[in-house]
Amino acid sequence: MSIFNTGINPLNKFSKVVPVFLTISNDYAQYAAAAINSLMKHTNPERNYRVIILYDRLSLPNRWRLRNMVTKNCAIEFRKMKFNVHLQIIRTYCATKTGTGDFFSKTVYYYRAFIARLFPLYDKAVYIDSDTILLDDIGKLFDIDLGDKVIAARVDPKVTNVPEFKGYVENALGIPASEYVNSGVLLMDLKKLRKLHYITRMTDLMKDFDVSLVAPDQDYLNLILQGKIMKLDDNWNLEPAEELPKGAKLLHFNLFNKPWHYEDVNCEEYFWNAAKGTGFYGDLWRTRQGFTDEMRKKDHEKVGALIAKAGELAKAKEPIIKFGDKN
Ligand SMILES: [Mn+2]
Repeated sequence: MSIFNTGINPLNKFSKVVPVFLTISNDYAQYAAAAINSLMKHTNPERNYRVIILYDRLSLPNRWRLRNMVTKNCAIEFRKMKFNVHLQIIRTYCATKTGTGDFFSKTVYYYRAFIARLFPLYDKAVYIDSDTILLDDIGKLFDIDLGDKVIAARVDPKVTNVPEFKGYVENALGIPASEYVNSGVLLMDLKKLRKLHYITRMTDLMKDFDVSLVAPDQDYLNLILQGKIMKLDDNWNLEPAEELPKGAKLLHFNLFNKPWHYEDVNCEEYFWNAAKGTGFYGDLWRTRQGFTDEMRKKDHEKVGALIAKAGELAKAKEPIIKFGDKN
């Protein structure tokens, strides 16, 4: 029974909300908008969703444009990442352990690790990277039963396919490539993450081991949650390909070949269609037009450097991070 007599119990309604988190700053706003639009287009009209944007340096006009995307069954909420002791450790790590040209030099990548701690209101949630496009209802991902696992994620195809990454994960991290997951799409049991003191564990590892990892936040996620991860159906985190498998649910334009940088990228039509309904369409085209040969060259160099770094670390005789108590 509703206290407002609207026929709908607001509390009951709230309990059914599907919370979806994104972590962004200004440079991600454009394509995060496409991700959010694609999510909204595929929602179940019978359900309610809440997109929660954890941000850092997101301008008022950008927030305003994103907020304008709100629909009848999908709310948009913003939360500014506040400075705290863990963030200080992450900033120091990024400043000293990742080169400025590194893919993972930005602290915003690490914000997903704070979700459980910052949002005690939720027991379960979905996280998606801003370089994703939904092709199906994200509520179906949310509904997956995690059983006794802490998160669900897809085994990382870049690790299984690129020998340098595979060697790195197996030798330097000590994780079988078939167990190592991509952190771009996560179903999370926030209660369990809180119980594990996830963020404290991550920053403890950052402090205690003086090592520069290849994909730090993702590597730590895999290290800390090893054995507690449910393998997600590939369809929930697909690499763009000429032909998508039947039942494709989510595209992830991971690492390189972003459609807002390059032409003729596989599956780019899904991206541009999703970008269309947003206030960022023009900006995205300008971004692509403004992506010069010089920038392309730099992009390729970055990829090469990342693979070379993985190859170097793959020579490790034993894991470079060892921690006894894994619970
Ligand atoms: Mn990504």
